[in-house]
Amino acid sequence: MLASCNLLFRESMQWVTAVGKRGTRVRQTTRLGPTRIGAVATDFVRRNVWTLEAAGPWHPTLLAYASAITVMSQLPDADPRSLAYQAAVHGNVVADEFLDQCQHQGWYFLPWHRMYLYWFEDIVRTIVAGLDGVDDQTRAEWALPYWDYGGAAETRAIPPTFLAATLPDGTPNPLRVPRQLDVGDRLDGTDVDTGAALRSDRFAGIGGFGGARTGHNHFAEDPDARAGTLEMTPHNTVHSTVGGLLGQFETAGLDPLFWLHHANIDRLWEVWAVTMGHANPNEPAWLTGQTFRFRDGTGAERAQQPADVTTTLTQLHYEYEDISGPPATPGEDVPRSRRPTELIGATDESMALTGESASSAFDVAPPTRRSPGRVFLTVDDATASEMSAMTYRVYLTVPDDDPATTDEFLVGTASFFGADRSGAALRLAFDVTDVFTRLRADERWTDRVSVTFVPNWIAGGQSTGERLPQQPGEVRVGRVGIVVE
Ligand SMILES: [Cu+2]
Repeated sequence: MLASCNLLFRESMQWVTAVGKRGTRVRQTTRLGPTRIGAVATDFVRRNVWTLEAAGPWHPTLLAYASAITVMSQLPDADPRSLAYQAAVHGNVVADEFLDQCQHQGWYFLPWHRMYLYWFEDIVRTIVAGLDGVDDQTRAEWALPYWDYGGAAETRAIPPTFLAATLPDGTPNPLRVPRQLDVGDRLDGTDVDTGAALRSDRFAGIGGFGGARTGHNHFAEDPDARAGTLEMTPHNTVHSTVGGLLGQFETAGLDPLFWLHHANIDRLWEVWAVTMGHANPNEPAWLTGQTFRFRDGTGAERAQQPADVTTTLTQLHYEYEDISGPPATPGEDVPRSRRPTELIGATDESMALTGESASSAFDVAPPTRRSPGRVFLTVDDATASEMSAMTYRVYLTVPDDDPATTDEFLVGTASFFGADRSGAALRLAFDVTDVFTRLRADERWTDRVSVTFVPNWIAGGQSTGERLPQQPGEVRVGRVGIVVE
């Protein structure tokens, strides 16, 4: 099977002259052997796609990416370098040690996706190096761009290169695939709000940046499975609202934009850890407890553990164009609280979300602890009969508040990405300590609270106005509750 793509790779790939990111020739390096990590021993810079777009249509990096995607789309599905195979690594009907392995709703979400991207990038770079008509610099320096949707409102649109109907030569553009978000549309601002994630001061556990402590957890096998704050927003929310192929586990990797979305998630992890000085887990269970397997650009097997990808990015020979973020906050080596959480109230019936506003009120007991720590709104065991390409603003207040949907009571945005998988049980947690504290200070926190879900609009450009997503799906939320620690 691999022989079929040998034609793509030039013999001259035995040696690659690497050009450093500052434009100086740094060294000649041998092509990666089976045990080397990375194609060449220099730093690759993952650029903001908007920097590339600003340089004019079809930046060489994006044109090379499109050509590589065409090559990958034409390889047989069983070839590890095919786009179909790479997408099946994330989600597939048949699981083996390479396929259907994506880690969600737990603390392996970030390291697993870092590895997944890394080996995908290695495959693309290897293919780009063998393409005709690619300039030497692009060949030597190709790195996956990232889609930073956190800048001005325009950055929340699909980058133009991924919307263009054709390539410069007039052939169909492989970067344009079916999506709910189309020309003139933008993600809602709350879909890309990184505030809650970057405010998380610990990695693991409820309300943590990186997700709950779990074992190997594809989605919900682990009883403690729960998404971390970065996985919730902007990761899940962008998957849902972009919709189309990106809206489901099994097809997400087929959208070439998937890889740029995940590069941005990976970058935000670097912002949180390096720029803001937060600590990744130091627990052996996380560092070395699980080994994940991938295929590299030669089709060879690779195995990595979180410890291999989390010391610094330098060891992986890539860096991001920009990892500036909010001012640094002191890192915390141990979770702030290891106290078991206490559920003080919850809905006793499931709740349906079908594209309209929905509300539910339920009783809460006073916390038994004299000084409750943080307070969370939990959304548990959500399932869906079909893909839900809609996100909801979530509000927490007391039942007599009218309207209950002012920004004062907004606690976050919920996406139900993955809830349509069989056996799904999507679990989210929103830190509502601020709202809780405010209501208590006003002596309005009583024995009953109200939670309201309001559909998010797709923000349109001048031409299209605003509209609701077309595919709300039928989501059933098993339980909504209030948890204190
Ligand atoms: Cu994803």
